Amino acid sequence: MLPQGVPMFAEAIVRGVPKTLDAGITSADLGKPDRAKAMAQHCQYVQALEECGLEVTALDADEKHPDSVFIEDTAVVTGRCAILARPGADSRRGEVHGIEEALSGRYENIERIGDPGTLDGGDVLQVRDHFYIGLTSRTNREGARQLSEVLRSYGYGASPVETNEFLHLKSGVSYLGDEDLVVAGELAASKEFGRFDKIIVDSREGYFANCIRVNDHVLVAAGSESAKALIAARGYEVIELEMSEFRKIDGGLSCLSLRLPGRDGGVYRTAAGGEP
Ligand code: CIR
Repeated sequence: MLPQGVPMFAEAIVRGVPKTLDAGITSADLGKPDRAKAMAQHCQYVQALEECGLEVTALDADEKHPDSVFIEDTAVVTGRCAILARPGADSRRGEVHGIEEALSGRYENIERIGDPGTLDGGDVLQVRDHFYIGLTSRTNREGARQLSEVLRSYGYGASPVETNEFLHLKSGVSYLGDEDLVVAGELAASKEFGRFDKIIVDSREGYFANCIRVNDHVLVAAGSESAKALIAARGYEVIELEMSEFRKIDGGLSCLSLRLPGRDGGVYRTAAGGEP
């Protein structure tokens, strides 16, 4: 029996790959992404989400924002409310406008992070009804404070996690279900995650700690046999996806989609439906 404890997802929102992709922010020294290859990889990603049972909505590419394919950073979506992020990188702040419209048709309650707070969705890890918020170069203390306050007002828990090593919190940690957490680097020793059954990814392969549990499967980036084997050994059905072009601009698997639980009567309402 597969480990439980994560919400079942019913739908996902992705955003097209812009022609400007090669101007995305990066710290990697892997060359420029090839848009045609990136589009093929994005297509396979969408197909994998569909295989996992999700209805996928694809928003048009946002040419003004080279990093906009990384839609996860623009919002935090829960079973009770959505929170529009305020990305920490100036060049990404405008990405949020396009997402607001997509979420407003789905959510009764849309909240937002305000100046001087900054917050990227990639810094927010949900474990059942608790949210870990990474303090990074993109998410500041004020952004984390605002998000915590909003989440608490909807009955969730929230706590900050310091990280210096990763771009985003979820670059180095993923929650799979039960107490299973995939971690790398400094996050393997973080006291915040002390109670979990950790799957520790070799620090030289830290990129592969970013994976996503989607219903009966775990989607992982292709390229680490050891990370894949460790996850499969816990009983998960693994789907490998080529991420080479997104990796060139620091993008991981999780950031290519917003994954949403099932809606209660058409919209997400304050009273949680379907959350464990
Ligand atoms: C950035 O630096 O913002 C993008 N090039 C990559 C964002 C990846 N997002 C994520 O890990 N959540």
